[in-house]
Amino acid sequence: MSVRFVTGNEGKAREAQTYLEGITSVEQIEYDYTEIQSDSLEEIAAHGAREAYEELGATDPVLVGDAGLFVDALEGFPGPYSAYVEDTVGLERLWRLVSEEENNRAHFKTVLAFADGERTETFEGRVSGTIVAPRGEGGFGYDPIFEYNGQTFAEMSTEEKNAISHRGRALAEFSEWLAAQE
Ligand code: ITT
Ligand code: NA
Repeated sequence: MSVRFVTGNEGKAREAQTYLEGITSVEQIEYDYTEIQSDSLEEIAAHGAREAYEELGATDPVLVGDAGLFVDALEGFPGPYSAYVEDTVGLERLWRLVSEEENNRAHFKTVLAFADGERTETFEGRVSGTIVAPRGEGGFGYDPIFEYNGQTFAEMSTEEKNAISHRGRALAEFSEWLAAQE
């Protein structure tokens, strides 16, 4: 068995493989699943995983990840709309909006959904931090405005970030569950 990880990002597939070493192999697969409109990453990812499993041919299980940045003072915005907001509003303006609030806390959350035709299981990972003025050149997305322990994610090396990130935590949950199956 191999797990088909639906992502446009080769780096994510490689990261998943390191967490699943000795449990299963990971195959990157590109598939544009329907992102249903929902404020729940679980619902979006689970729907995407079931659809991908059916459309791609019911063979190996499928894993779909959905992530977002949730700002406390903005009621969790941009949350599931993070990719869209990054492309439209942009992080500089999101930072300015949050800087007017007293509470600058936020978290990243990743949900991984696994579907094998019989069941759909979801796994969550989060990391909490604060929204700050953009700093750093690394990472992607909202990394320059997300500070954790005095450093923005964009100031960390990939290894440093992966060791604490929401995605790593969700992958760790998933690999623990998968290892315990039969
Ligand atoms: P896939 O092909 O892997 O599905 P995606 O673009 O849908 O990629 P995600 O669901 O992982 O990406 O994340 C949605 C958005 O949330 C992404 O476009 C970023 O804006 C933001 N985001 C997610 N994880 C992030 C991280 O670790 N650092 C910064 N921004 C992140
Ligand atoms: Na995604």
